[in-house]
Amino acid sequence: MDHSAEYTKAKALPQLSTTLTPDVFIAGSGPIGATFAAELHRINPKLKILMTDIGGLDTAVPGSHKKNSIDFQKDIDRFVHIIQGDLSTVSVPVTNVPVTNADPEVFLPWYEDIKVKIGTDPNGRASKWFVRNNQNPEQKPEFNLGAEAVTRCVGGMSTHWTCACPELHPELERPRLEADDDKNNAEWTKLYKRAKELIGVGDTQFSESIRHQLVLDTLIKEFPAVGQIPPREFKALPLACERDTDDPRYVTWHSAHTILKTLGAALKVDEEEVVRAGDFFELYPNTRCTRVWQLPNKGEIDFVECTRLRLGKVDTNVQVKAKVYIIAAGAVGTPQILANSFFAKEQELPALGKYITEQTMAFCQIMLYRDLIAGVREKPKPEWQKRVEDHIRDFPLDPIAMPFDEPEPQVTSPISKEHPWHTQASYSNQNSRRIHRDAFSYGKVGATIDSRVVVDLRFFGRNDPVETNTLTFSNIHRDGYDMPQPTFHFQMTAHSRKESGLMMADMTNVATKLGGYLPGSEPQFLEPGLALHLAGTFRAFQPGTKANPPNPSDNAKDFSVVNENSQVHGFTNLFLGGNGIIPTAFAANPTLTSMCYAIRASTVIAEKAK
Ligand code: FAD
Ligand code: G3F
Repeated sequence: MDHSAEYTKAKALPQLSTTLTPDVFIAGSGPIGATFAAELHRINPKLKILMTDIGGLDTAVPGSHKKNSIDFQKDIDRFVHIIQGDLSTVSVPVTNVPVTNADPEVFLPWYEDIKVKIGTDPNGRASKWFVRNNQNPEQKPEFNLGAEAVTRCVGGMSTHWTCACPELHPELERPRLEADDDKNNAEWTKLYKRAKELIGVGDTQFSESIRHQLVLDTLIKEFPAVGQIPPREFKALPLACERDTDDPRYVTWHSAHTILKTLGAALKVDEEEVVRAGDFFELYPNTRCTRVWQLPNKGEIDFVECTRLRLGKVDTNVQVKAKVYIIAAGAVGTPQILANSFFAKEQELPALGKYITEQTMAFCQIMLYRDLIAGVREKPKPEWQKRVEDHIRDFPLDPIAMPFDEPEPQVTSPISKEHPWHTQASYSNQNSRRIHRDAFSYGKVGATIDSRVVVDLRFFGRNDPVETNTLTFSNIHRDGYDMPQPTFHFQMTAHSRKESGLMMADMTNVATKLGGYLPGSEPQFLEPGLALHLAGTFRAFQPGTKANPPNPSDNAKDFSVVNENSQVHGFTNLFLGGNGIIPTAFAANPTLTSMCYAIRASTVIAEKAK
């Protein structure tokens, strides 16, 4: 496609007169943007890196985890409100249910002569009326990922994530980076090791906890070997956090900040909230990466157009001219920036927003059986003995012989051929909107339930990547940040539906080994999108496979957006990062794997940017 017309238009834009010239530009300050920055700096400390984020600086320490605040260390139940407040849903279908009990004399468009129409007016403008309250007239409710959401702030979703960092299963989930099996395995081993170092993953932070051991021991005992079949694996969930050595009651949860700390220079914030490390790293908050501009017909990005949304009285446009451009603005934000740029989509990025995946989530909360709780008092394990005795001495009227601040369980049963889903048994109340609304806040049960006996079970199921599952961006409607409105079209395949049924049956089986359901939190599938593990929106090519899923075409561009080094097909200096890159059906939490892609790409980028 000839892009000269748009290019000339952009060059003429007077607002783009401010020009910044780093070596590398990164859009997005979430854990993946941070990984690129950290790795590039490690490889070549001389590189000048400029990062922008559309969101503000929410935390005094840039990009740190909000759960580290003492309020939530003391009362984890309150954190659910932080998560809900930070997440903005991606696509809300329009509802035309009128408010029938409103005062009959107030303005209700449904009853007026002017008909409310979806589409454009004679001047080609979209009806803003429909887009009020963030609604999307193009979204069909039945094909929506209704709970899919984004977080806009420095640090992205890692300012409130759960920190679960499992590796993807080599055969059941993991994408391919090398055609040769041995090379592929060696590459993933190396990348996972580095990713874990960067974000600080461990699996012993909760191992002392009585609640953790109670759940883990019970599940191990309940799922023994049967004949030739080995016992089912239950183990500690790998987590990106550390238990404080000075005061082991508290945990420091890791985030984008943990990664940025490896830059090795203090992050300083000026009065415009620009964050700097040494003279090599700058991060502009409240700064939208609006679009990338390519040199006409060269397969090369010339500059990015950014807009500082909170500087001065009007938005200030900035031109960033770098050697390499990285877009790591989340699984929705990254393709959104590309959709807002002047690509000839069908020729240049035909797979953008196709083959998307999101995990199906089954959830319940149980209250531990009385004999398990009684066992803590009556037959404590030797390592619990002192804590149990001290607690009984200090709180003789407490019916539960366990310290009030005993850490929650953090247990997983990893995906396997027999159980092809990812599981987490923990306590965080994140998915339990109902526990707050019904059971605890309003219901009589609330006051008598002690959170020490409650365990959340969350099972995550795979969804097959199919071409017809898409994330598209409107040519007409804009979102609240003046970017093209995203729309989902998502339907599970028959195979994935069947697998999710088996997953639900398995969750109820596991639940019954531990306890009875908490009223209001009985087994349920959660609204599609709630896993917040949207992937495949800018999927990577897998060397050595024709395609995944099978595709009759041999052209990598038709079923992937980037190559195995995260480089956009056909472009020399444009790279993408984030969960959108993962091309396979997977059940585990994705962040660690997306970091691996970013780490691998950084070697190639550092070479191009020097
Ligand atoms: P994000 O963290 O989404 O960051 C993208 C950044 O880009 C944002 O800061 C955004 O403001 C910015 N941006 C967007 N558009 C633009 C633009 N146009 N210009 C400039 N900047 C832009 N994952 C796990 O692996 N394990 C877990 O346990 C886990 N728990 C989670 C719990 C919760 C409650 C939530 C919400 C998510 C959880 N996740 C978990 C998902 C995890 O947080 C994401 O996988 C991870 O944050 C993705 O990193 P990212 O950097 O690609 O994207
Ligand atoms: C997910 O994104 C996380 O990966 C889980 F660990 C978490 O429990 C869930 O969100 C909560 O919604």
